[in-house]
Amino acid sequence: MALSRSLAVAAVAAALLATGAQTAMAAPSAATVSRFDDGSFEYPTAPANSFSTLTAGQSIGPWKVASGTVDLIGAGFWQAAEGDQSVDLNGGQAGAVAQTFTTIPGRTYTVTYALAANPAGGPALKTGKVLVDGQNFQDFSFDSTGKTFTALGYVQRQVTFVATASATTLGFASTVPGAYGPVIDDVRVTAASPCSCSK
Ligand SMILES: [Ca+2]
Repeated sequence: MALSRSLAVAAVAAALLATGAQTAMAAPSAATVSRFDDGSFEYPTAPANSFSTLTAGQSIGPWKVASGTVDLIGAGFWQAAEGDQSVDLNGGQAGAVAQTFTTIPGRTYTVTYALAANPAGGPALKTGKVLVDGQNFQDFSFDSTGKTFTALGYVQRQVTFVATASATTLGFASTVPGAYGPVIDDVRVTAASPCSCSK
């Protein structure tokens, strides 16, 4: 039993190596699109008790800064909704982040995310929107009045979309000026089962 199991493991490892070799040889950029990943903004690691300001075109792991500037908040700077890090959608100005991932056309996807706002400066009401392939799917707002770095008061929001292509771009954009924006973290994407038919 132990022997056959280790043989099976070796076979899987060999298969993975072969797959890796094939992937390395295949060049098309479209092949880099994969499943939705790191909705918690944990990679790369931002400076602890501080943050990194990123500008349009730069990456946060699988995310791209789509416009303006955003702050990747490091561990300990303020409360994260999940893990250690989160994103302030305003760096020095309104910014946006987006991630493109594989989808099945016609399939329904549910996006959940944690929303708060940077309470260090005004305006108190931080606003933004969720974008699917560049289209506005949901406006959101969060009042940072009374909130602190140790108690940001995250709330969970949800939005649903039906994929129209084999890849979909999910984005979060600030619509408030200044350096203190909406904060997002713990973004999750789940696909509905192929048939959600009701009886
Ligand atoms: Ca996080």
